[in-house]
Amino acid sequence: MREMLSTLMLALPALALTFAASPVIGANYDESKVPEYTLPDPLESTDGEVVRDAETWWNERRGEVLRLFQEHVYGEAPARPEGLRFEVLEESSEAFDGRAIRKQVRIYFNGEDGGPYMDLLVYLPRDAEGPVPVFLGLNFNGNVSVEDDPEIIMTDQWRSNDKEDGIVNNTPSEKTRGEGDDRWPVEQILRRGYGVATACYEDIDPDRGGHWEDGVHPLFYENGQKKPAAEEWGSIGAWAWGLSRAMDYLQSDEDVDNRRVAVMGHSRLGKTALWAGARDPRFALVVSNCSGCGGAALSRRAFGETVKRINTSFPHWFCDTFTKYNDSEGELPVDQHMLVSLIAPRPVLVNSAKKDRWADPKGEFLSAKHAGPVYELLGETGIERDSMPGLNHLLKSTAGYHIRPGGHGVTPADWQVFMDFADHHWRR
Ligand code: GTR
Repeated sequence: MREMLSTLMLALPALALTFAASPVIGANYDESKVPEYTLPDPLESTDGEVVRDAETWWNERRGEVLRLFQEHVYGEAPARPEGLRFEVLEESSEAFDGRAIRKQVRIYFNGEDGGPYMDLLVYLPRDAEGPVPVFLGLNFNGNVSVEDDPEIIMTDQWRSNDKEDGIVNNTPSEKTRGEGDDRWPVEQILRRGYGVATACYEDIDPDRGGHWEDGVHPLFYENGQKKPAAEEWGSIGAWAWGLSRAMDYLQSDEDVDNRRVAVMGHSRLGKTALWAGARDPRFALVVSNCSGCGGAALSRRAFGETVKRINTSFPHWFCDTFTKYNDSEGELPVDQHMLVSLIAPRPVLVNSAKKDRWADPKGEFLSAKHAGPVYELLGETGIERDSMPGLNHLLKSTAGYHIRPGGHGVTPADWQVFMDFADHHWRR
């Protein structure tokens, strides 16, 4: 259903552009109308100093870039709460007919049973000889949607409706079970020796505008505060923070190789994965899938979805300060290639789909490419070529890129590419 909606939303602005005299806000699909722009240099500090060595990057510039993203795009997020607590709700070594271990872990964000919590579903290959590398990612419709496994615990937390997938009155049903398994080819992943860990993004913060009383935000309000301040975290900030809390658990799990945890996300959750990877160096590899505006795509190209458009459709995703740039992307002190550069020297793969023009595949490619100088400064590889690669041709540089045919979505074939990339960098 969400897939259909996305496709519809992809089509709508294009139609509107064709038929309306004055175009709907923020949706250009014409390459010749991309404004002229100059990207800020990730290796030039705000005070004009050029970063020439790794030491200056680590000690000065990296922190500055991170703060700029906090201040202008995603908002500031709090540290790990002291009371954070994990409870293993269920564990079995009989998943997938005995080929996998399954764990379901409840993460209490402030330690209190009644407080907001997130359920993490973990599958690990049973025949592994030691701790295994894991792909961690948030899911849209809940853990039950990930796999047709009757043991996955049905949640009673609030969910966005998705009638086609059995979520009605903000409550999932048996129809939801396994509905999104094409996005999560767990068996294939296990077969290649990786584990999977996933939680529903709405356990961290329900995806609905105007509701700042739910999710994790209120845990950190000052007395009388009702919503995050302009420079404080929006929903993407909260979801990325939640990924770090999942990582807190994974670090404590001896069956997980916690030095090889990849964070992966699709679409709004691809934006989230990039921000999580930028903020939290424990993520050893990052995969952004069709993440688009506010993710891997360059804001200054204003192609497909624009800053104004995204801030209008989803005012709760970013910090309020981001709206300052609705009509002036060129004034942003950062662009999204700098988000990718914050992940250096860790491997990052930006994956696009040819027909997903709303997400601007070219802008996603350019972001990965222009993060390259930071990767090179730190002794890793960036993208050498200037033009986009052909379809299905994986660029395995440490800041890597791949584009496939088809539209917005994440497919089992995409996962094979993610694992090829991880195998390459982790020398498996
Ligand atoms: C779209 C939105 C995109 C992308 C997508 C999704 O409607 O415009 O930025 O995030 O939703 O997350 O499915």
